[in-house]
Amino acid sequence: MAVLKILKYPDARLHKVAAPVREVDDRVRQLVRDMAETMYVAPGIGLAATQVDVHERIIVIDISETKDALQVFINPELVDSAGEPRVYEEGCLSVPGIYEEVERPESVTVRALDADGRPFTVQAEGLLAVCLQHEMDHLEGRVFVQYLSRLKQSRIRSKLLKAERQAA
Ligand code: QAP
Ligand code: CO
Repeated sequence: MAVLKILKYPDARLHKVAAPVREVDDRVRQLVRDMAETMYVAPGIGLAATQVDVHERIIVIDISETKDALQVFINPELVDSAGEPRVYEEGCLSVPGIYEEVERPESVTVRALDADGRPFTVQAEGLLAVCLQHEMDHLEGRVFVQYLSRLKQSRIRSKLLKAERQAA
């Protein structure tokens, strides 16, 4: 296993659109394991392949308290979204230290392949619904800060660029 490097906003590579996985093989399973380890070490509750500079449609999520309930979504497709828009304070491993409110539909139905390449469908609400929508956005090259005002986006950009300079 390996801990992968996480791209930080504003990195242009975060805006690439990910390509579908053609076959769920050992290479993909190894990548899933590395993504899971990267997420657990961070620690985070969700990670999209885009964030580790792999532009393939793969997401790992673990919203459990005990961090022992990994959920893998390969080639996820939004089948349906429903309910009132809900506001949730989101963060992102690619946007460290920034938490902002984002509005999204309260429930989603997503179809995907699991790590064995088997199709499944989930109907998610609450935190899982937020997380799935946030991570599926990454696969489209969208980062949650893009839902904020231009002023907030520009402040976040400056803050993270400054933090990066100081870390170097
Ligand atoms: C996406 O986010 C998410 O700023 C996953 O300094 C977030 O795992 C979905 C993290 C909220 C739904 C609700 C963020 C860790 C982790 C930070 C994460 C940080 C350290 C974010
Ligand atoms: Co994110």
